[in-house]
Amino acid sequence: MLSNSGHDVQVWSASPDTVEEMTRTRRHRKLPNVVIPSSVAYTQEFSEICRNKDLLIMAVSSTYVRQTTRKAAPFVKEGQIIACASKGIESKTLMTMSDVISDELWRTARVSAPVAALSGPTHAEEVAMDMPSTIVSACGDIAVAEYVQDVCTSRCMRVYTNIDIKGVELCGALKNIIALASGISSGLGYGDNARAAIITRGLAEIESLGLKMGCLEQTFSGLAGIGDLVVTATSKHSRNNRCGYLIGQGYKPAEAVSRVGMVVEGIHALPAAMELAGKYGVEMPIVCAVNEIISNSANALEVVNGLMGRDMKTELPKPVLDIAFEKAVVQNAAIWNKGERGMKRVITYGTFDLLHYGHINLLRRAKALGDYLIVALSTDEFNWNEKQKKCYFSYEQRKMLLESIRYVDLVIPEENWEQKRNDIHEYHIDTFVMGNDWEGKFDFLREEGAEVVYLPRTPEISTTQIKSDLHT
Ligand code: C2G
Repeated sequence: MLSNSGHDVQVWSASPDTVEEMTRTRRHRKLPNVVIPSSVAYTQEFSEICRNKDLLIMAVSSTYVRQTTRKAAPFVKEGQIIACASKGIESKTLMTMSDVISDELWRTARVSAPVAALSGPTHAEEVAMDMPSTIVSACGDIAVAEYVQDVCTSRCMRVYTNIDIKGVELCGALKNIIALASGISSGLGYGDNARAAIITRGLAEIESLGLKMGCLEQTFSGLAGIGDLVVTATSKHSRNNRCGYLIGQGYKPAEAVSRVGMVVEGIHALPAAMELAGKYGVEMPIVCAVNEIISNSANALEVVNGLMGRDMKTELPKPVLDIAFEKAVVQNAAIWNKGERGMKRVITYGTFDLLHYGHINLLRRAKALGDYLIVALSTDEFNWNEKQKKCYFSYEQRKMLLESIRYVDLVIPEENWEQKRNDIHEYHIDTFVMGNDWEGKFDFLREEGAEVVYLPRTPEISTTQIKSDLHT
């Protein structure tokens, strides 16, 4: 593609046979319909491939990026621009490929060079045939992303820039795992509905991890996110999809990979994906399901039934602290001469079904103990499984009611009894409040550094009371 748009292109390969064969035949065995232009030169020498080049493109399989960089490093000039088209995450360091390249260049040769990521819906089989394609050039330094965009743009390739290189590379690596899941689903005989569900929920998993890692939300609805995921999870060209299909048909993962005959990046990305999900505390059920099947030889059908039998969930994201809002409140507090103390945060938990003035009394007094009140609202599942409470209003309805109360600043889900200790730290809580029908039950939270306060209940009112009154 680059030589067709007028660039002098030289290709490096580790294999002398490949260099000889490509020079002689001008064909690649995996791209049978393509004749490589005679202007494209092949070499095995790193000195040749790196010297006097305006742009170096790394495009080896993810597991070879570090060693290839190590060998090339002595010949890479300081500041030479590199674009990385390899997709994956290094399992032992959790580094993305651009980080691996920068890390290895520095370790081996004390060279620092700007690295952009090239990632998007670009199956080689179609790009090599000059079929219209699009890709993202991502780099924290937008000038580098734009330089790579300029070099790679042609009448068949539209390049979009992005500064969120971490998000682009995370998508590029993890979408291969979702593509494996899509293939497994088809191999089991499931249809388009299942594939659409896997693509949609798979992207949601990647996005929730990415947001926890500080990536930009719009990256996931971009070409490197949904774009590449759709093409990888549905295309016949996709090795991950094909490998998944064979596994769904009953082949062992190793057999499936050898039948595909090329690197299946999704399998290499699994360990890092599982470790990242654990490190950032993000639920990734589809990634875990693929890991069960691939790494623990679990039965695909049973794993799918497990996925379908999970607790009911909402599509709405879990609310996060609005730091900007908090800063504004603290500044106001300082202006109101409340002294330089930081914002005091209060948390309380409850079902708050059939919201009544007893609840409001509790919330008003809780808010008065600080500047910012968080309510952990019991989910429908938690109420039913742990409190045997069947709520009249659903979680979303109860959440909407609570969010309309001026004492309440943030509503988060209460999903289990154990989360209180973690919530104290995740939301930087100063004071834990409950009605005194819980007197003494949560004193252990003082060990987490929070003040524990039990406030007198409003005696004559309760949800139970309302229900029984309404029945008479
Ligand atoms: N409350 C009150 N006065 C009432 C009724 C309730 O002060 N007349 C208080 C309760 O003490 C509790 C809060 O309002 O602090 C929410 O009450 P529920 O929705 O009944 O909460 P509960 O089911 O007790 O759940 O992990 C803790 C649990 O989630 C608390």
